[in-house]
Amino acid sequence: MRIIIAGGDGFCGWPTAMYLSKQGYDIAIIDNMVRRKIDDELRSNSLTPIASLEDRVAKWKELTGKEIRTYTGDLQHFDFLKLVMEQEMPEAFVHFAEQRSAPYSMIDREHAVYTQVNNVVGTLNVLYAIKEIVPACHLIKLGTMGEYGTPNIPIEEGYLEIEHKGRKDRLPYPKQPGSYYHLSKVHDSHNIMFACRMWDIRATDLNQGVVYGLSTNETDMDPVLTNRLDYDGVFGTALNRFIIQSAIGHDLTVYGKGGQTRGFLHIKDTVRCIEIAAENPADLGEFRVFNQFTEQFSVMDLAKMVQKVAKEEGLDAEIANLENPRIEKEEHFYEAVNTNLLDLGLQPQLLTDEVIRNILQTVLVHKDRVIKENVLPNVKWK
Ligand code: NAD
Ligand code: USQ
Repeated sequence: MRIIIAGGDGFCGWPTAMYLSKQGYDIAIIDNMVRRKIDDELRSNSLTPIASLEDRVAKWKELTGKEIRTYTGDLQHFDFLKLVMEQEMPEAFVHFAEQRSAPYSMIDREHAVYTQVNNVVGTLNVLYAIKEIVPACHLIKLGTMGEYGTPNIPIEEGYLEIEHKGRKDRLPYPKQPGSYYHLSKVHDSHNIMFACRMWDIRATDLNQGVVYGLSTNETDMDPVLTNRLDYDGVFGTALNRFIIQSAIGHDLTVYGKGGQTRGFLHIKDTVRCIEIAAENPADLGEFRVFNQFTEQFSVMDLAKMVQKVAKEEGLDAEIANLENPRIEKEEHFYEAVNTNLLDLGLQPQLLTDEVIRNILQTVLVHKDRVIKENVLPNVKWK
């Protein structure tokens, strides 16, 4: 199967490209390298040193004999995208290529506008490119669990059976996202659903939870294949941040009361979920939604788990309840359904002390690269 991976230089995209290439899929990457430029803008870095995309794919070819073709360009530029689509004629298009940080989208007006234009226009262009060039191509789009927010009823997979004034319907689940970034994903979902209805496009929206870890069997094959690992207050995410904080003797930065509960999954499960979606395409005209996470935790649960493992490794990690820079519920009901991917064969890598210890050991190797001033959050919602 020919698959394009847009955003294939990023944290989820690079391990996915290698994993699918190893499984025998024919892979091409599109990326405009903006994530590397944002590191410069924020005066930040990946905790792990990362090779250029050129060096990554050359090393991959050297080690496996498999070629991953690369196209450097922006999904917002339709002429570029069209040329790549005509050249590759993909059967599946995996779309990771968006600005994915909630805090980045909340820095100021410019960053909110950039996030929404980049994400919404990029996805619209992908939809038009599929319609015009490869109408049977399966769009596998990364959405986010944060599209739903934290409602006081269970979260279903994309749709809700509703009975209203004696009538019934299956309607899109109500969305209450918590940042301009998360909102951009809601706008994408609406646009994709519309394109499926209008043009018979087939699409799977993967509402992914927070991803932790950084290593897969493929990234571990050689230092040149190492994945990026974000730790700063803008791009770092909850569990990975806590592990890195414990490694450098920083207090674990739980925001507010820490009762914020989210769905989480290991990066190894991200790559497998993409394969499962590709192997089981949506029907023509179907807008299918999978909730892509394996377990739910509150941020305080995670901080306590990290604190325990760190202590066993001789590291003292205090939990600090920082004033919450975000506007969000800190104690709430949370119960989300995630059976679609499990039913299709996902066997989750669950979070254990051993998994945390493994990530911590990798982090300790690179801990001197941490720019300490970047650890505390500095973007406020209001
Ligand atoms: P990332 O920032 O590491 O990777 C995204 C990649 O897309 C980067 O390499 C970037 O250069 C590229 N990109 C961005 N805009 C582009 C454009 N217009 N044209 C071409 N390339 C572009 O992010 P990630 O953590 O790998 O996330 C990938 C996707 O998964 C995102 O859509 C994100 O919203 C979603 N997601 C991520 C997580 C997580 O915890 N990391 C959780 C849920 C969903
Ligand atoms: N949090 C802390 N301390 C920290 C960092 C975060 O308490 O140091 C809290 C946040 O306040 C929030 C929760 O942890 O309540 C999750 O925050 P996060 O930064 O780990 O994740 P989020 O901003 O939601 O975004 C990340 C990815 C995004 C993806 C999303 C999945 O950056 O691309 O869409 O996770 S989800 O959360 O399911 O929407």
